[in-house]
Amino acid sequence: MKDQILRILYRHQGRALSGEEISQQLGVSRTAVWKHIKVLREEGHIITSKPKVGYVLTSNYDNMFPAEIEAQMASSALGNKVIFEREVESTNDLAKLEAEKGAAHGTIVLANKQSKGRGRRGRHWASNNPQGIWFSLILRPKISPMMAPKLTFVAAVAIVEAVYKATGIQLDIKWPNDLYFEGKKVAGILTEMKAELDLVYYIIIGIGLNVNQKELDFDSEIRAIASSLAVTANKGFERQQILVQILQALEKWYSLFLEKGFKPILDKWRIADITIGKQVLVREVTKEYVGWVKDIDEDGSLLVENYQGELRKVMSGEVSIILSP
Ligand code: BTX
Repeated sequence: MKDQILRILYRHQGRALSGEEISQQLGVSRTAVWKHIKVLREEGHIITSKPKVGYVLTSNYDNMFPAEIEAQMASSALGNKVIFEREVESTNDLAKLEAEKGAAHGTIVLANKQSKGRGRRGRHWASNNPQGIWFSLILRPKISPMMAPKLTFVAAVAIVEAVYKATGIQLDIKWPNDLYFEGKKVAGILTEMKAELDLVYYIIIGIGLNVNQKELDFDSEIRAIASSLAVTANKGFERQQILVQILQALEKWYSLFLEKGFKPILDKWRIADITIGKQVLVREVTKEYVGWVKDIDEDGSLLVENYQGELRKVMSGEVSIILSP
């Protein structure tokens, strides 16, 4: 009920709606409407009320409605069950807990804010705001654990396709897990897994996409390197609509991966890739070296030629682009 009221106010954003109109639309008493509005205010939504005029929603962020997402994904294997929290430490951490408790394949854990959003290797992912899309997808695929890193590629091509469809913005992919626009990071993917040698229990694909942040919303440490869809397009977007597009694209590319293998994913990846041909600094566990990216191998690893002309296969190291050739 609370979410329905929020939805109605959201659709009338900027215009007042009387308690009477809301109560008639929902078939509940005006007192019930008032009680729900009180809770929404406690949750941080800015809803003003003027006597004889009604309620006006003036929050400057849009909302996620799990029931609507589930309804739109009802016939899909992925995204038809949504666990939604207004605030969590990390959706990947909550997704792990839910997976341990038996959450079904395809469940997503979605939050408006993360207080301890994580990137790779323990790095921080700035997401303590409701302006981005922060979610984790739980998968229980019957694949070998060796194949799991390829799911990061599946997610990357799905995000590129979905963002283009929803906004017209063409993102670039930097190997292996980042999405950029004009040299600034707009999204990241964090894939984690619980497995034995030859058995995957579950895989969590965590996706963070900056949507409605303005430049000054980014902390000074990342302002020069981070961007959002809103900064790129100079207008805001409805996050839920983009999320549904991402889930639909994940459904498509994940099915294709299971049916036809990695090749179609890699073909799509190459179109958006900005890593091939670049000079890079590769940081592996025991060594660091500079080289040129020659190609991405059939298994998704990076083929880097060093100064001695030797071709090295980079499976999991850190790669920073140094300059364009
Ligand atoms: P990464 O390790 O490739 O990127 C982390 C780096 O990106 C940081 O060190 C910082 O320089 C920069 N950075 C931090 N926050 C942002 C931001 N909001 N936008 C742009 N650049 C940023 C990338 O890791 C993987 C991120 C996955 C995040 C999702 S959100 C949902 C899920 N839950 C969770 O805790 N993580 C994932």
